[in-house]
Amino acid sequence: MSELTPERLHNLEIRERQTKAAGLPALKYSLKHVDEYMHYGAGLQTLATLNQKGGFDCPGCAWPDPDDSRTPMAEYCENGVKAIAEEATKRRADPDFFARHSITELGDMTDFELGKSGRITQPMHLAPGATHYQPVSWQAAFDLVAAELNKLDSPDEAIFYTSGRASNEAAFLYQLFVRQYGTNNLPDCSNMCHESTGTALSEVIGIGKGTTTLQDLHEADLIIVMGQNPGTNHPRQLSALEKCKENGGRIISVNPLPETGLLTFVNPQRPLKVLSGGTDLTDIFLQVRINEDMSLVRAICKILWEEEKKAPGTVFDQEFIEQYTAGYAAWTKMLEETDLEACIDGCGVSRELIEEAAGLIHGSSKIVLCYAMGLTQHENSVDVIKEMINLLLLKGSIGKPGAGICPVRGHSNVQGDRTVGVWEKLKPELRERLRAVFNFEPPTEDGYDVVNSVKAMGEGRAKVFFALGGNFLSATPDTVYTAKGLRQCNLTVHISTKPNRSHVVHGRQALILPCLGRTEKDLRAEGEQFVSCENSMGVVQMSKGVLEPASEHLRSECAIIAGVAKTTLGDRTTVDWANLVRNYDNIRELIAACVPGFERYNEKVREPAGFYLPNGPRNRRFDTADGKAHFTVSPLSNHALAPGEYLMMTVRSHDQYNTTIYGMHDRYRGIHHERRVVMMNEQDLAAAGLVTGDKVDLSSEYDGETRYARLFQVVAYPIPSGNIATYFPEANSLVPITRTARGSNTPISKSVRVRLHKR
Ligand SMILES: Nc1nc2c(c(=O)[nH]1)N[C@H]1C(S)=C(S)[C@@H](COP(=O)(O)OP(=O)(O)OC[C@H]3O[C@@H](n4cnc5c(=O)[nH]c(N)nc54)[C@H](O)[C@@H]3O)O[C@H]1N2
Ligand SMILES: Nc1nc2c(c(=O)[nH]1)N[C@H]1C(S)=C(S)[C@@H](COP(=O)(O)OP(=O)(O)OC[C@H]3O[C@@H](n4cnc5c(=O)[nH]c(N)nc54)[C@H](O)[C@@H]3O)O[C@H]1N2
Ligand SMILES: [Mo]
Repeated sequence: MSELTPERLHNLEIRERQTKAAGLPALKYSLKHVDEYMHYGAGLQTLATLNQKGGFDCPGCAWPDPDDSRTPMAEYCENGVKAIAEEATKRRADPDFFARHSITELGDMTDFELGKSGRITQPMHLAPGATHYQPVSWQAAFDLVAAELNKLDSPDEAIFYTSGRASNEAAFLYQLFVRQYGTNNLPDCSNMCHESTGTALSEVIGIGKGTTTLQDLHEADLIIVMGQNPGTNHPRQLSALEKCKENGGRIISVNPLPETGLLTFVNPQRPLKVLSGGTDLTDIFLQVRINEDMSLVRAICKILWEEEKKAPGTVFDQEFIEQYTAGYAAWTKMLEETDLEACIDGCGVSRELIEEAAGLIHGSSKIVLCYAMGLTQHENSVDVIKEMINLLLLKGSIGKPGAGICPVRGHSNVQGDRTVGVWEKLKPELRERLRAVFNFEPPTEDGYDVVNSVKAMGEGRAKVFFALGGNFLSATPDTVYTAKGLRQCNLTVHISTKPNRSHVVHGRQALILPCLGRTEKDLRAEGEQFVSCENSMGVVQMSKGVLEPASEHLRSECAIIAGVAKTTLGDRTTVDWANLVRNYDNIRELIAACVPGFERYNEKVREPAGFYLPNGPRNRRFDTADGKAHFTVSPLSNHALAPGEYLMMTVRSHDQYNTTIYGMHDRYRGIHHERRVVMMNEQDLAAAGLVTGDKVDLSSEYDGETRYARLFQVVAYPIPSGNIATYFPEANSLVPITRTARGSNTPISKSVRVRLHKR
């Protein structure tokens, strides 16, 4: 067990929570990071081209860049800088490093230590029974992958995972290879992230993506930010929220935690604001209980409905409802029968605040709803998101300027990977195009998503695991079970930039194939190449690295995929893989031929600000069966907790990128030097006879099986009673693989029933 999550404590220190995000401290911390980890000079050079037209796309998050003017120094944010410093680090995990540390020793390192070992410089191979990874040539690595893949009884015994940093070009090549090889087993990080969004929005508005542009946020009367911590995870979003406020808009935030950036933001781009202390962003903070957003929104809708009945047409946008929606009658019938008191009790927010929020919504006609993982990782997430759409539909707040739904994506190209075909479900239109353009028969059966991949490995049905980026072991739920599955594989392969735990918990043999990062120059036969990415708002832009590669042996993701494909498929392929990666224009031509919206891709992607993909709901075209947007009726959440049980969410600290730990501080929340903590309501602590700093183990019990995460420290924190928060990935071993969101199969990382045991 220790090799999964080394359980040792540091010196937990609790400081005052910060009330303001960004500003000078953020600048100071990010420069400190650059100084510590990057080569002198490289730091400034990279920052200057970050998110500039013609520069590279920040690997930090999927928040869009302004279409028009960009700030002269860079659209800059603290955590974007950390993401870059992490990639452009001067440290190297070279063959010497792997010779010095056995697998057991690497397993004893924390995620923080593993990540800080630096960039991987050469392909590395772990032979059967070996204690150390050893360097291997690229061709020998490809040969091994090909041999293992080609000896499986069925292509469905192989799994091909994608993390959302892969470019459109790499992702398209990858899915093409996998489908020519013969399977749809293409799980991706989206399965754990915004899958619930894709499922819900496709069903009710006919597209699995958001409908807003950045301009809509600037123009909104009201922005509701739910289940999202932008101060840490999408810091540049705060500039958009600030613009909305300056234009007279208002902001409601809905969160079990009073997250720092949402309260006050000091824009580092604007020195005068820094001096004056910043902008108060949130007008109304609704401290909802975990997974009770549905009862909160239901209460608001009930209040609005009562007003609407008194004076029809004064609250709801009846014209929009009449012309563009279906399901209104059933929905209002449900509201008639709704018990307002029960909803108010359920969500844990006071009636006064709920009425105040309802009043603000009543008075606004242009509403934007932003959300992220706080809504998507629960058993009823698909319903919760549909409920949010109900709220927008009643106000006609979709498909007009200043309004719409804004699911804020995580990885910088997670949305694009899906657009170009990385999905365990092959859409009929794409199957048709692949067949026509490449003259082969793509597999018809749905493949495994993440959860089904873990189960397939656990049950011995899958034998080769291949990953294009990411850290599957640490990102997935049920860490111990996932580890068992990976260990049962014949071969585990990772295209990676840096060492992580998935390299250490391996199959009978393992390979690490080191790739170029977003920041690095990519020189191919026909010159320096660029790639492209789609941001959270459906804009596709080019990204071109500026730094010299971390090692001469690195290859681009596209080149590695082409090498694996050519070697594995041999004569069976209808694709000239080598030619495609001479010049990525060749790949983009093929994307243009297969994916709607990419016509004239090579031309449009060279426009400085990129191009928007088609989005029906933006023009009130809803691609559902009846062409309407749908009101839906869903049951409220129901977490009947037994005495001694808490509902746990797993969240990100200010010092991490998913499973990559930048540092041991959660500065905004005032939690320092330690990540194995449980944030807990003060009264709950007292009732449990605990004080801050006490050590506990956690357990979760589902369907008769108990899972553990050991050695945590409790910390008093302003969180609703009955709720606790821990950090991802330390608490992932508690998330049961057997419980997922209905409809999207997303793990329930934000609502796990747990118990605490004092040590
Ligand atoms: N610096 C940095 N940037 C990142 C990432 C990173 O790790 N580091 N990760 C990237 C990725 S892949 C993603 S998906 C995004 C994640 O971005 P977020 O979704 O902001 O990330 P989380 O830390 O999971 O935060 C979830 C938020 O939802 C709240 N929450 C939890 N449960 C509920 C609930 O039931 N209801 C409501 N209303 N709120 C709830 C939590 O208190 C927290 O504020 O960020 C991306 N950007
Ligand atoms: N309990 C819990 N679990 C969660 C979540 C949660 O909130 N709670 N969040 C979920 C979410 S939203 C997501 S998106 C997933 C994230 O799951 P993943 O995407 O699988 O995880 P990451 O930590 O982002 O992956 C980091 C690794 O990617 C590699 N890498 C970095 N840059 C590159 C690159 O340019 N190319 C390649 N090939 N590799 C690169 C590095 O080796 C690094 O170690 O985790 C999910 N898991
Ligand atoms: Mo994510």
